[in-house]
Amino acid sequence: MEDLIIKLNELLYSSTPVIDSIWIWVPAICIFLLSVSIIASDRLFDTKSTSKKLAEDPSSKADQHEKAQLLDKAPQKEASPTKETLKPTSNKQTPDTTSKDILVVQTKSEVAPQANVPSDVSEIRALTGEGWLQRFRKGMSKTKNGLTSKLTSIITGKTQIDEDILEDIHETLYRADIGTKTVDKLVDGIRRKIPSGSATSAEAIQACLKDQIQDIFSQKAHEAFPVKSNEQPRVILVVGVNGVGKTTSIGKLGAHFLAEKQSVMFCAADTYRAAAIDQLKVWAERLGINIVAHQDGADPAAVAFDGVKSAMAKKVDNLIIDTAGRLHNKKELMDELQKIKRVISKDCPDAPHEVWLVIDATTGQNAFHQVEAFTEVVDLTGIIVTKLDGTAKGGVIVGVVDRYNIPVRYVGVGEKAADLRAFEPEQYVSAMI
Ligand SMILES: Nc1nc2c(ncn2[C@@H]2O[C@H](COP(=O)(O)OP(=O)(O)O)[C@@H](O)[C@H]2O)c(=O)[nH]1
Ligand SMILES: [Mg+2]
Repeated sequence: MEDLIIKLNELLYSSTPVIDSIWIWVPAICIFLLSVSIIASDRLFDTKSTSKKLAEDPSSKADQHEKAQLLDKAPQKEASPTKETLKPTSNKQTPDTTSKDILVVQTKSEVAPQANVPSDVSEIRALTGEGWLQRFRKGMSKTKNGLTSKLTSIITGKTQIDEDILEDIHETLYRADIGTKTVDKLVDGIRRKIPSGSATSAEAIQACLKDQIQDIFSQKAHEAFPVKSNEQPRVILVVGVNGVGKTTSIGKLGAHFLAEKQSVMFCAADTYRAAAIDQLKVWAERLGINIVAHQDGADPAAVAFDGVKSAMAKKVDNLIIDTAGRLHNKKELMDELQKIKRVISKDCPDAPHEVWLVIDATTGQNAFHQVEAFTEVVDLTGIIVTKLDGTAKGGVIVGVVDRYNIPVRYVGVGEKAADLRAFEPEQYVSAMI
């Protein structure tokens, strides 16, 4: 017993430092735990208020992806499991539009009307008729200089018209890519109006050509494209071979429709390369336009189908569908277009309301083959001619309209949205010769 008491004494003596240190550590741990719990409760409150805000905000409801990002949750699925309907983070749509998303913007734009208008749209709105004409003339200057300087040099030093002169005129017009048949017709016209042996000048020949070209445009289908449509959505399918400027033109068209206070949705049905989808997404973000897109490699018809469904649900004025132009062979390309057409008419029987072929003015005579190839599978309702600024062969429009009687809807003279404009035959003729 005595031994036990001695051992206990020893143990108590040896653990005294431990007991002492407990008096320092216990309060320290308590203070630490208390501060951790205060920080944690603050964070919890913050998250709750963000969730509440998102749930109450109708604009956020329309954008499940943005909401999912903020809450770090998987997005709520829509009609198609693979579909990705993107809405830019800051909505910059113009007011007076009809879709649900855009109604919310109207409230925002009442506060700061200018702040919500994308710069591409305000640039288009600010461009007056005269401003555009200058831009267009500048774009067409290579064609005009080529034609007028050549015609002048053909006539210089000659007082009477003869077959040699007519032959030179034929070659000059042919080089401007007007197309053989149309050039034959134009030269015959000069022959009739200024008979061989009569006095002539470069101005007289130019005036004669202008009249005839104007005539071609007035005889063919050339009513201006109705900006306002009764269809909702008006589905515009944009086709053309690789690199002609389809995606860029779609972006520009989006800006033009917004400038006219119409709502727009894009559909990225060129799924051949991820870059093509991204290119359209960049335009959509820039303009504050909704876009329906799948992953690259997806079935383009499925994307187009989802695009139409979404555009119908949101009642947008215009749905513009981008398509691929780089398939391995013509048959594959055309089969795909036919499938897209078939599929989109399921839900919207009259769709596509417009099928626009984009042709690149720098490709010259090839443009005629492209019109022929595409008219075999789709009923083209219009043509967009791009890159008129990069060529002296801007005469391609005359040949296309004369041969195929398909209206030219828009012309492009540069890469900016304001470089695209509705085609005006008179402006074109005066900028060309
Ligand atoms: N200079 C000029 N370049 C253009 C015009 N339209 C498109 N481009 C350019 O042409 C290239 C191909 O355009 P893209 O839209 O990708 O062609 P897509 O393959 O048919 O979709 C891009 O570098 C565009 O910026 C235009 O009117 N003028
Ligand atoms: Mg493209």
